[in-house]
Amino acid sequence: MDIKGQNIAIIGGGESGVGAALLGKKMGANVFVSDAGALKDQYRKELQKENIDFEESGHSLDRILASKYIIKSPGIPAHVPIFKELALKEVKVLSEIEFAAKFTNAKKVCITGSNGKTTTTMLLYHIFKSAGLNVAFAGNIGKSLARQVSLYEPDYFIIELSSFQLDDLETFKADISILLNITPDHLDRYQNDLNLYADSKLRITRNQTKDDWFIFNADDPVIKDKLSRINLPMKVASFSIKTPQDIGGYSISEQLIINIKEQLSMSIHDLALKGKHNTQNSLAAGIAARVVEIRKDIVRQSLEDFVNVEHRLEFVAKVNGIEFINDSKATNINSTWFALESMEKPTVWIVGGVDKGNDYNELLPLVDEKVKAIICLGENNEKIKEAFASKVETLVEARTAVEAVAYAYRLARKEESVLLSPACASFDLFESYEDRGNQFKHAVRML
Ligand code: UMA
Ligand code: ADP
Repeated sequence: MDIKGQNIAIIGGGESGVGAALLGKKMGANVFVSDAGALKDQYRKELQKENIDFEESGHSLDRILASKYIIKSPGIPAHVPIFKELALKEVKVLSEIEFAAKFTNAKKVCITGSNGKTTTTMLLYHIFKSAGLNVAFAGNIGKSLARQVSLYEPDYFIIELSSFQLDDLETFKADISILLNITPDHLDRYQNDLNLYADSKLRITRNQTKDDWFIFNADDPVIKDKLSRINLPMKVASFSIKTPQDIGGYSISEQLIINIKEQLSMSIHDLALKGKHNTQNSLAAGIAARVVEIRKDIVRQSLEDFVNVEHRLEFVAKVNGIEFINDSKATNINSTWFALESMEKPTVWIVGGVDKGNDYNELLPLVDEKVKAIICLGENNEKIKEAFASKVETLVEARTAVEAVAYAYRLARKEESVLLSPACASFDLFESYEDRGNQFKHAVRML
């Protein structure tokens, strides 16, 4: 794609839009960024520094229409007025990922799923780096693909893709695609229809050919159902924590086995990442690494010495024998299910925030088995109280991380655990899940 001297307009001036602007400028285009709201300071400064033209508080249709290419940020739904108007005029809109992919020759390893994307992306990046490969990461993880393409020329890109990003893809093709799981999330964007959301996740296989690989979770009923209805041309590998898989990997009897070309085996106790969900992530990453023929000893060593990303089942501290764990990134039921499942001691559970349509019943058996007290940390805790008040000895409500940690410290005994795994978004009481996790960790360290 040659954009030298061409006008390009970019809709949305966040991480994707600014990344696309930097890449567009590097490729010699005349770039214009248009944002319906106010830009974040860091992004405004970046555009100013690069002398890139932009507007805030609205989209000027005429100026946008005068462009040869229009590039869309993933978080903006296709039904907002600006895209409706552009569709009426039959203007071609390109997503930021699709645009960025046109300027790199790197092989693309793409990861999606409802949960585990960031962990698996970083784990794969770690394995590829440990193998001495020239690799970069990008995408939903927080660094837009366009920004990374403007900065690096790696042989491999490890790309985290959200359903929003997948929805906008047309010609993009992954060399290796990974589908971790499909459980309810973001259903507000998919007419409350899990089927539509699942279709979006399956788009990670779009355009793949017989030379490419697709790695998927064989234990996931939604994925299995979808795959039973389609014919896939590419090479396929699956992973399971229940049954052996011929091509792919599995974990049974506390062993992890990867069968790609040769067999790699190791004890799950040697994995850096604990919990069944993380065994799935380790399998997915291990399979992808073997597909590109990274040596078995390097894969094994990297699965052992990976340091997990913050806010995901992160050990914070032991205070008077009480273990505090920060899983602030658990913003839906499925991720919290795996967190509770991995708890080995009686647990004081901190839960709550902005509920995206949770069905708490799924957690009842684990709460019965593992949870001794619940601390609600949200503005509106009615659903949580209704689901669990009769199931635990104590249920209290807190409005700040400090208050929640103080309650937890009072309620937990030596050799017990305190788990922050909210199953909800954070925007009622905190700025973000990172802010919630950081405030929690700070409060623990102040004990
Ligand atoms: N905007 C408009 N017009 C509109 C609506 C919004 O101009 O009609 C503007 C907003 O004012 C804002 C910009 O668009 O300035 C935001 O664009 P965006 O929502 O696409 O966000 P980005 O900053 O570009 O970040 C996106 C991802 N965010 C979303 O998809 C919501 C980031 O994932 C990702 O890291 C980044 O691209 C780089 O790939 C974040 C996320 O929350 C972490 N993702 C969701 C998730 O993980 O659950 C999907
Ligand atoms: P994502 O990027 O998809 O949001 P993360 O790796 O950031 O995923 O993890 C988000 C939450 O989900 C964390 O609470 C984490 O412990 C949990 N989690 C990680 N991997 C999985 C998985 N494979 N299945 C379910 N939950 C998971």
